[in-house]
Amino acid sequence: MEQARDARFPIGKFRLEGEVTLERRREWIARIAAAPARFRAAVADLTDEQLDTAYREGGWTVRQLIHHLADSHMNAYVRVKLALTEESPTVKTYDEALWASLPDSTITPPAVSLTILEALHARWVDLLESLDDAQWHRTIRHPEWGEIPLESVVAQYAWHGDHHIAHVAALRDRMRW
Ligand code: NI
Repeated sequence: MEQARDARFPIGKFRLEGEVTLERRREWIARIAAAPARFRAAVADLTDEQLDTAYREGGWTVRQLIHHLADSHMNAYVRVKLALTEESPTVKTYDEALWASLPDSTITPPAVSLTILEALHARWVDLLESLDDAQWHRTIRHPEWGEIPLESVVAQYAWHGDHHIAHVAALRDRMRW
């Protein structure tokens, strides 16, 4: 049980504590900027069979992880834009497990979502770098988690990219790929 939990959260669960400084915001943006290239490097040279290997027992395959990251970050990007243009908009959730089971997550080559991530994060980073203090404090309303400031959303997605990159790294380590 303990081991399974560790495999799911190789860099720990997301937590945002303490004061949010300018430096921390810059660090989150830098992590979001770096994530597509880091993910591309993490899956480099994997065969189709390796891509279709679950990162842990009962978990997603490497292929599904890549497509999940694109699905998740496309939703996140839309949430950021909604937060910047509407008053605390209620965001739409989605069933990420079912999304990951659809064919565009189970058969599409990873290169497709790596390209999406590279383009998407380029726009996302441009947008985030432009935010002033008031914009960082704008909020979305999440149906389950309530009202969340943009800075917390951004921190969470900086963590999210690293979280899934760590899944692939741990698998390659364990399998000696
Ligand atoms: Ni995820």
